[in-house]
Amino acid sequence: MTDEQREFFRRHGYVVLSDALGADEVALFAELYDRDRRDHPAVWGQFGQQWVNCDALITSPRMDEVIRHPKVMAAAEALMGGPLAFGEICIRHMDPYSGEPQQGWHRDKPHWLGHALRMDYIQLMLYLSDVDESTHCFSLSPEGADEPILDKAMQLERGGISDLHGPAGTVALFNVSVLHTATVRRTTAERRTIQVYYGHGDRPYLSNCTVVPERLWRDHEDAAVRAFYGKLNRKTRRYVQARDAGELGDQDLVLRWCKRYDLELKQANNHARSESGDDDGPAAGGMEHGDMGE
Ligand SMILES: O=C(O)CCC(=O)C(=O)O
Repeated sequence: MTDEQREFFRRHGYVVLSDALGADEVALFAELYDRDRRDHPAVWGQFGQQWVNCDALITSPRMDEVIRHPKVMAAAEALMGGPLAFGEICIRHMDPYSGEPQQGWHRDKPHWLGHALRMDYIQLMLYLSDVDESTHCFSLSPEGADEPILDKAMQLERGGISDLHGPAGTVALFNVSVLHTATVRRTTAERRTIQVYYGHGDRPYLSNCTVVPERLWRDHEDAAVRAFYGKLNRKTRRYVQARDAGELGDQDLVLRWCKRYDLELKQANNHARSESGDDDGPAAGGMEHGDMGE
């Protein structure tokens, strides 16, 4: 991470890491993504105009290589200012679209004012398709770390909108507290992305979206990897309970369990977040990411 990149992030709340990935890595990650969609369609759920799979560490174990990509991790760690904790992976697909353009501006989490960049969680946005004015894209309203925090309308007026366009392999990092949206356009192109959220090693976990398998948080030979993945969210703890209870015999059962959790338990939990004695609390008063606004 160069001084210029760090300064850009401080002034805008995001940065594009040019050439972070080699062509071979982009090809590998695209292949993992395509195989995941082909082999595990049942795990992908619809979320507005997107299809998402947040259990990609189970369906495609090599997604760990995206999450812990050395250049991405180094940049995210430099911006966060200390050791990272894995938060969530969400691989997303957007189909060609002929309806009305859409945006849903939101902040995933409140700013953390105790941090130099007032950042509690940082997100990696990795494009695996070419993205330009004629396709869906990620958009953000730039916000400097020393500017007043404004409501949605005022922020859009002050900061305007930056649309992230770039070829497959484009990597951006942004503060999830900065106002952002998927921009849904009329397009004949699909958009493929891998999105990864990182938190601070000593702060609450982000969300209950991704199960972290035991091979990473318990059995990995590297203590630093175990620590990185070791902030177990409620979904992972439930998964471990189900495993201990003998409910997760084979991969098929595992996938069905994940799907059922997302469809039933998470919805229920969202309405009654505090389960007594069970939770050290997700960040921001128990909200899932992405529910801070519209
Ligand atoms: O998929 C996108 O472009 C936007 C993602 C988003 O809004 C989010 O991660 O909260």
